[in-house]
Amino acid sequence: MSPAPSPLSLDRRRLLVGSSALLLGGLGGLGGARAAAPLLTVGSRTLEVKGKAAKVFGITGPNGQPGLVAREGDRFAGEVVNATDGPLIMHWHGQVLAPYDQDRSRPGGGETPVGGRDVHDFPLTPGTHWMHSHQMTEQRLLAAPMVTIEKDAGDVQNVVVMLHDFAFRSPEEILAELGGGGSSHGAHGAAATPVQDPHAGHGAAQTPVPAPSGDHTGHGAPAPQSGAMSGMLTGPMNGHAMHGPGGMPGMGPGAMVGMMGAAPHANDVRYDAHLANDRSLDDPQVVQVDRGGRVRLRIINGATATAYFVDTGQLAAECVAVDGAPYRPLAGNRFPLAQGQRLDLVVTVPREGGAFPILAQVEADRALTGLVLATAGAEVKRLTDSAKDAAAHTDLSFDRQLVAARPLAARPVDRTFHLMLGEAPGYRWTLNGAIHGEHTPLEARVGERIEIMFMNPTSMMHPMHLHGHHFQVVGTRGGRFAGPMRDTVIVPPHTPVVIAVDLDKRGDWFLHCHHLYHMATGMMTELRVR
Ligand SMILES: [Cu+2]
Repeated sequence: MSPAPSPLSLDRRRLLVGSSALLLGGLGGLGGARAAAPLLTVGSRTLEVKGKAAKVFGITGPNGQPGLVAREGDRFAGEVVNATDGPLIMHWHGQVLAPYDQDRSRPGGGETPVGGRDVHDFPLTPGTHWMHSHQMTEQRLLAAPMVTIEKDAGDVQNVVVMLHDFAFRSPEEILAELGGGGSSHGAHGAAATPVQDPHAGHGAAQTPVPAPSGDHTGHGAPAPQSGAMSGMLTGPMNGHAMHGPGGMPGMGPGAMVGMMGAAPHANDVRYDAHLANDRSLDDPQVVQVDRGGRVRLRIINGATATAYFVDTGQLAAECVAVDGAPYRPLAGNRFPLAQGQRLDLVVTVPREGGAFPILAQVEADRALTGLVLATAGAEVKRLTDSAKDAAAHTDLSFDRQLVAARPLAARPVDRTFHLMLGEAPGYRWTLNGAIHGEHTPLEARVGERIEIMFMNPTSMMHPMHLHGHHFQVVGTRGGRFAGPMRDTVIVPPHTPVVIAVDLDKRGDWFLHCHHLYHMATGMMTELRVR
């Protein structure tokens, strides 16, 4: 293998010399009278995985590259064309500046019909973000980077890495294997249907909303808490603590089993390959880098049912952002990355050069994927796609070390929600005991600071994602802390996690597990901000 320019990496020279032309051609097309090329075309393509052809989706910009790489200050302006053979629901994951009606993955957002064109125009949110369908097609790689390079990113070579879990089987077959999709509760889990049902869930009963607590100050000084929430963070994680005063909604039989302490498990879907930029580790992408150069890896976990540990091997890394939000640099060489999350790592290539694999290992498993950073002329050795030992389960220990560069301001909490993650027989995943469609939305008002406490008596980790917002992770077992700003948080088994959100936008925002098959079979609700 010899180093070749990467389709997804944007090297420094191209960025400095060619970016204005690329961005003018790619992003400026909306206002003019002449017909501009689509901003993005969602279509299909054929990929070779382990020597076998696979028909997958692709999202392509006018420059022929997957997704979008822009610079801070650019707008997402132009048409997105649905050139697939089915209706499309796109989600701009992490684009907190997108107007409410320019993301179809909202309750009632509808679908872009086959051949349809959606017009968009909004300022891009700086940082490493991504785009994907909010449908089962996400399993077939209907996902791409949506990266906006920050003004202060400095003199680095940006290398975008998109991770995927890949199966030759269809998502419908996978769902059937899992035992989902056939419940009496209708279409929500049905594989062929869009994951979201625009008509679902309206007119449901009001959620009882706990009274405003107002007795603590958000991130600034994690204060001792009183009451149920505090007890759950600091007390022993057994059934008694989980019950809390007043009991918790949604405690189904599955939840009780979880609380008895069933061993954590992961990877309920069996995959044929794990991909980094469309390639498995037996034929990895080799990205040419400079001796002594600084590389910013912008890693996106676009997998549907797999969390990874990213391992930079010989290269010491500094984590500078997660989910597109900047961090005080944190040194390390192994970092957890759940579905939907992003990780920005800066590494420095040694002056003597060489080849440096950047690996992603499946949590609780030996499977590996990744790519290789190599200087000119370096020998790239064959890599094995299986590690010697199984990885650990992902947890929040990494988040607990992150210090946000721009945390939420200290202020009282106006409203607190408890959200019980649950599992019901027949591969149905629930929130507060209900599948999506039978859910009771969380209701809050614009301008409020809310906190949501996730409680997870199930034996699986759930990466919980809130649309349209960045939140701050402010508590888990062991107490409160001023954690990272994120849009997707790991909620480990048998572990409470508290997030704080400032509600600055009206709308009905999906809140769901980013494990595609959990979401498809029910693990989704909405936060109504009025
Ligand atoms: Cu889940």
